[in-house]
Amino acid sequence: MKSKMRRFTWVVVGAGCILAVLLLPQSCRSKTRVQQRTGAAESAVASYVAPGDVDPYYLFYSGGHSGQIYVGGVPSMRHICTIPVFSPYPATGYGFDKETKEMLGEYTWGDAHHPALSETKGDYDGRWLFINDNANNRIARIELRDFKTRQILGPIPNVSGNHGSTFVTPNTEYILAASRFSIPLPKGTMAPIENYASQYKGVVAGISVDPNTGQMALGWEILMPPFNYDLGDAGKMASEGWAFWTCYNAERATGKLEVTATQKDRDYIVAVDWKAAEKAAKEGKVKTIDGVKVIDPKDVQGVVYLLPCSKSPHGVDVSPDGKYIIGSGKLQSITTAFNFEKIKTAIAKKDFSGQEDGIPVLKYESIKDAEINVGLGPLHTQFDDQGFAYTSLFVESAVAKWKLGTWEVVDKIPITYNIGHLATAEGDTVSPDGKYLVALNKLSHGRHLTVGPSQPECSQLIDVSGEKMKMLYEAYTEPEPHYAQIIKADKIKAIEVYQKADSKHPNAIWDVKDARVERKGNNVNVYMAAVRSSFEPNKIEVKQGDRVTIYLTNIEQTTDELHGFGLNEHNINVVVDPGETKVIEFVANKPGVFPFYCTNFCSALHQEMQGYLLVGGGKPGQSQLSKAAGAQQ
Ligand code: K7E
Ligand code: CUA
Repeated sequence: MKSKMRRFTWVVVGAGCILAVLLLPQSCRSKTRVQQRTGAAESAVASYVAPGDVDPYYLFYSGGHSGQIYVGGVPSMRHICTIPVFSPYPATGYGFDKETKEMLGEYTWGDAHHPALSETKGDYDGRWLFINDNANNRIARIELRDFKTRQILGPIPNVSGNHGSTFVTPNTEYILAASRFSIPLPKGTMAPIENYASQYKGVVAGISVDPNTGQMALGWEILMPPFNYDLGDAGKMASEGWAFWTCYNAERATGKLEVTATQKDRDYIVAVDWKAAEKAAKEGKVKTIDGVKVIDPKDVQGVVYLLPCSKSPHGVDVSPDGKYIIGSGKLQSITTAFNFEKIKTAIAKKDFSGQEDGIPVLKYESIKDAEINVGLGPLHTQFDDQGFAYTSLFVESAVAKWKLGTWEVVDKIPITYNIGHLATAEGDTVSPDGKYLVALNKLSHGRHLTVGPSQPECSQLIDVSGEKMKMLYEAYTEPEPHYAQIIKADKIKAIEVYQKADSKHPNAIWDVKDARVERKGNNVNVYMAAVRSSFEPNKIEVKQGDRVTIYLTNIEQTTDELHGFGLNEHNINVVVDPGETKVIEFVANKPGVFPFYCTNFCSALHQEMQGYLLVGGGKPGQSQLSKAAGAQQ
């Protein structure tokens, strides 16, 4: 979204923001800085978490094209850890051991946009965290028991550009997925771009989740017109059983979309009765496309509808009571509150204005409750516990606070530059906490110590407990947060060590006496223990070409006693937590003696924690640099 929005900044802002700047920002921005300074002490106290104390909330930021998730505390905004998801991360050994390497498969990056905490009865339950990969059409599940990525599902068949994901239904029955970029289906089909409007297809989907294990599997998909499906949210309370996605390019255009896809006044919000979709899939009213049950709305009525909304919408957000569906056109200064009751009535009365590929289109006037004058470039909306909504204004660089039901804008706060998403405490649940709002900003424009051209991303912590929003704190992170969710800290019960009694790894060893090297043909299996401050065995002798498998168990049961295993000149670094077993596989194709050592500081004698891999049978003097030097002579 960022690059798109950046372009949007310079193009639309060329017109829109000049206006905005004329209207207020100049004075407003300088005023903000002054206000920040005068209220500094108060704000500092409000975000202060004393050394040794912990924050009452976790903040899970998506890491965008870094492929990771960043974890922070609120209100301190301290970065606590990084959870590697779609990209290798040597700090935790992620992507180097057998299990995580296999999970990453052929991709070493992802574009992670929307973290979604699992829910029970519409409330975060602290069990899992899901996140989408917009680039490679995958969804990952992180266990909050140990903050580790445990499953990556995908690439999901037929889904192309999985951006409108991973919003969850109120009991985590389904995770939403959708195609941002329509393509010919099934994947692998070629069709000329000139035939886009007829041969390309969009998909919206529900990925099923096992309620006990969190294991994700393909659920149902719905064949959609070739629009661009952007963002989603699940219905809750009054609208439970429904799912919503925005889409742009109702024009079915190709080429320069900023021109070709903004011709019509309205795009759509897709409304899916997912219980009906589930039923249709169960009853076999589907086509199988690339192994997935796909519902074609031309054949099955009553599953999907289109709600016209302002053109080029981005976010769609369901109010905590589920009664209102909030959607905004990025090019406008209003956001629309659709009334779910009215949507149901219109569907019952077949109050349609037409159809698109067999999908009934409802009438805007029949289903909207209000157009709220929030300000320029509304993107996303979050909620608090007092019946207020907060909409991010990208063009205006502000957050508007407005009241659900009376539709009155009651406050506005300027944000540094170009806010994208925003997150309130427990803001996507049926019972938000209010208190804090984090603005996730697209540009930081030198508000920080200079770090060269690639500047950090900025987020701002805002106090939303009072009538007026108050700016408290500013924090920076690596590229690039899109969305974030904030959960009460006490909902997450993370373990501190893997208990030996729970270890089910068939090749774990728990006593240094069991450490050994076994050869079977060309396969060498090493059963290794790591414990302060040595590896057992600390010598592995193999022949060039042998396939080596190391089962490395950290037999410590003490909190925070991690060990690492780095092997010189082999691109291998694995980290084992206390009580954890990891499998390291490689072919010993280089002859010579290679030290391995503990990479994770563990004790006073951490430096002594080392050993040797001895690879016999090859020719010495084959190093790359000497070869290159030889070539030059
Ligand atoms: Cu607005 Cu991908 Cu949700 Cu970027 S997205 S901001
Ligand atoms: Cu073990 Cu450092």
